[in-house]
Amino acid sequence: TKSELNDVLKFTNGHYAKPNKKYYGIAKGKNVIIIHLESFQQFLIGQKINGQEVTPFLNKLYRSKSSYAFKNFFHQVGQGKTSDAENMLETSTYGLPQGSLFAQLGSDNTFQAAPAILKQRRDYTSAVFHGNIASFWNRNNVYKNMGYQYFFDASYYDTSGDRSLGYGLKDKLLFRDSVKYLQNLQQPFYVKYLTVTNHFPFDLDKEDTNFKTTDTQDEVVDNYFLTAHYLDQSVHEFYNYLRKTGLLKKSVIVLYGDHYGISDSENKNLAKAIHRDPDDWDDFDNAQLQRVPFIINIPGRKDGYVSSKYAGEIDVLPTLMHLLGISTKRYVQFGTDIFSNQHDQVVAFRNQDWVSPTFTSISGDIYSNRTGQLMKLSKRQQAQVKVNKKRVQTELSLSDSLNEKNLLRFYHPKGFESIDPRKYNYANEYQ
Ligand code: GP9
Ligand code: MN
Repeated sequence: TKSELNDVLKFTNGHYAKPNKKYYGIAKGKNVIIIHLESFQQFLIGQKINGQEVTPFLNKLYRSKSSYAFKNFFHQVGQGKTSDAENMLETSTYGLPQGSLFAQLGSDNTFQAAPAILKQRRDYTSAVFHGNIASFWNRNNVYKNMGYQYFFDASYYDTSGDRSLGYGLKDKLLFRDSVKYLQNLQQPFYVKYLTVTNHFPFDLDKEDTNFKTTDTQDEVVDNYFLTAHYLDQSVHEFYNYLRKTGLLKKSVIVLYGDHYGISDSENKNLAKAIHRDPDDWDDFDNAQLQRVPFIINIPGRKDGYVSSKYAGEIDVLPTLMHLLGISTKRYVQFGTDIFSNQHDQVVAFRNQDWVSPTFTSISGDIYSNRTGQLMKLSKRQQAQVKVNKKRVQTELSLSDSLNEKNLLRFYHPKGFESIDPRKYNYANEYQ
């Protein structure tokens, strides 16, 4: 109802972080290319195995003077995994406490999502490239409700024989074979590449790698480095194409990891491989491993850096919109612009755990980030923890209320034209 919507608006308006003038509009008018790095965790960045960098290209991009990279950026997905990450990036609202929002609500809900906003405010063309079938995670329906104009799913590529594996077309081929569609898109465009090869159980054909991986006896861990290395090469090849065609300097490229690849139960085996002590491993360490990369690459910029600000997937949309010079004030968004001086550094996990620059809260236990140990809190710290906890609970429950009751259908931000999903048809008519 209207009053439930008002509760949400009261929170999001009060939580709004105004843009930092220094960064507002620095990517104005540029194409936006989102590269979704499947199951890619932050610990891979800079990681060496047998003396070799696992992801040499992404490492370079991470440290480049044309990139703003974040080393304390966390995934915030629940059971909807990839689809939860997508939902947060496109809408700056959370996934659901159980199940996938895409699957459960995505066919009928009203979205005020990135593709629609960018189309209506700055005439962006939007498209998704993905080597799996369109119905996976209900994407074919959700994307229409989000206003995506094009969805180039598996039916647009040759996925026969050893061209695909696991969840679909191999990443190198996805980037290569999508070029013919990408280059026909009207600019500026907002496009998203959903990679799949670096996905559990991280299978890869022998001919696709010559990387010498670990020997932990845990196949999942050993394979993870192989597919991550392959993903790195895939992105590198795509960058070569972007550079050659001149698209690179006309674009902002956003790279992010959607969620963990190695689950908590395997982290002790992982610990050995990355030179950490498996016998000294606990819940705190598991939580710290939920960091994923977030890199905003704006070719031509020379003032890039690696930031230690704390943030999560919920914060990407307001951050990106402000870089494009589009105000976010009128929209319902739970995240805040990471460049803003008012950015909220308390990162909520979907199960109500949270991290801040000082504390990590797991099932109500408070750890010190500095020592990794459980803390005895001072009066002042107790008060701070209480504030953080309350904010996390409020934010998650208001996001759930918004989505579960489809409240955006009552909300009409200035100039927003509602989306008619029947306007879109993703079927490949050329096959
Ligand atoms: C499949 C891919 C995987 O299309 O996006 O989804 P996940 O299993 O990571 O949620
Ligand atoms: Mn995923």
